[in-house]
Amino acid sequence: MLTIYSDDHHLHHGRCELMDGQLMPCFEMPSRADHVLQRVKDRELGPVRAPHDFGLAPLARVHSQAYLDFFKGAWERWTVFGQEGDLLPYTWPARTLRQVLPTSLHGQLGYYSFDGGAPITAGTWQAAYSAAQVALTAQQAIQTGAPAAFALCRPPGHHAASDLMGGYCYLNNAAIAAQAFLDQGHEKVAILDVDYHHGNGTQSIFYERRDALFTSIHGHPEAEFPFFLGYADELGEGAGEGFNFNYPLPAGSGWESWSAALDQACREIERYGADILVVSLGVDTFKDDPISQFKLDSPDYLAMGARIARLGRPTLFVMEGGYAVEEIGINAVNVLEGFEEAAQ
Ligand code: Q9C
Ligand code: ZN
Repeated sequence: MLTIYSDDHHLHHGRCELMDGQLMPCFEMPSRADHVLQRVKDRELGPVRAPHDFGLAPLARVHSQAYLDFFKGAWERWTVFGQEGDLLPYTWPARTLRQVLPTSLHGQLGYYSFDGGAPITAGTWQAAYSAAQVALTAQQAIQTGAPAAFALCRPPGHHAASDLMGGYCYLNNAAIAAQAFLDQGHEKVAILDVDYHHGNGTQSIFYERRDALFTSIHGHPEAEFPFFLGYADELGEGAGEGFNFNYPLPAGSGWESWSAALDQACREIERYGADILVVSLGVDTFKDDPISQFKLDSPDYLAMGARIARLGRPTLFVMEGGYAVEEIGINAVNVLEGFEEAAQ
C-alpha cells in the first residue's frame, strides 16, 4: 500500500495541555508519526511518497475562509505581543454568550476553537496545511486507480469542524479528502471513524448532507471527550437525516463489543452503497493508550483491517489519534496489513 508522508509535521510541537488539573507535556507529539513511518518502512508496506501541493481551494471546500485566514495568521499576530509560549484559548462563546467575532486575538481564538487542546505554535499552520495535502495526495492516488492508500497525517483532523479547532485538530484531513472525492465525481462517500474519540468535526461538516455517510465507534460521550457530541440519537438532519451513525461504547470495551459495533457500521456502509470509503484511523483504542479506556490489543488491529477490506471499496486511511507512542506504529500498520491480506 502506498503511504503519503511529509516531514512538515515536525513543525508542530505543542508544549503543554491541561490534564487532571495539571499542565502536562502534549500527548500529541511528533514522535507519533515518526513511529508510524518507521513501522511502514520496517514492514515494507509499500512506497512512501511526499505530498503534492493542491493549494488552499480544497481546504476551503470544508473550512470557512474566515477560519483559514485566522488560523494562517494567528501566530504572526501572537508574536507581536512578544510571546514565546504556545497560543492557547481560554474563553469560549458558551451558552448565554454571543456568537460574535471580537477583534482581539484571544477573543477570535476562543471564537474559532472549542477547547484548550489545540495549541498554535510557530509551525502549526504549515504542519496542518501539509497534513491536509498528504490526505489530498493519497486521495488522488485512489482517484487515479489505487485500491487503497495511507495518508500519514499529523496533526490529526477529525475533531476540527468547519470553523473550529480543538482536540489536537486544526484542519479536518479526512473531511477534506472525502469532499475531494465528491468534487471529482463520486456520489456517495462513507466515512468510518475508528478513533477512540468521537469525530465531532467530521460529523458536523456532513450532518445535513446525504452525499457522505458518517459512522463512528468511540468512547461514550457521557464519559469521554468531546462530551458534547457523539450520542447514538444523532442521526443527521434535513437532507442528511439517516446518514449519521454513532456507536458509543463504555469504558473498558474490548474487541468483542468493539467488533460488534464495527459490524453494524459496516452494514450501514453497505446499505448506503458507498462508492468510496475514508477511514479515520485512530489507534487510541489500544489497551495501553495513556488517555483512553478501550482494551484493543495489537492483533485486533489486523482483524479490524480485514473486516474493513470485506467492504470491498477503494479505501483511504487517514491517520488520526493514538498516544501509546511505542505501539502506535505496530497498531496502525496492523490495520493496513490486515486490510491488504484480506483484500487479495
Ligand atoms: N487532556 C484525537 O485523538 N483531551 N484527539 C483529553 C487530556 C482531548 C484526542 C484529555 C483528547 C483529544 C485526535
Ligand atoms: Zn482520539
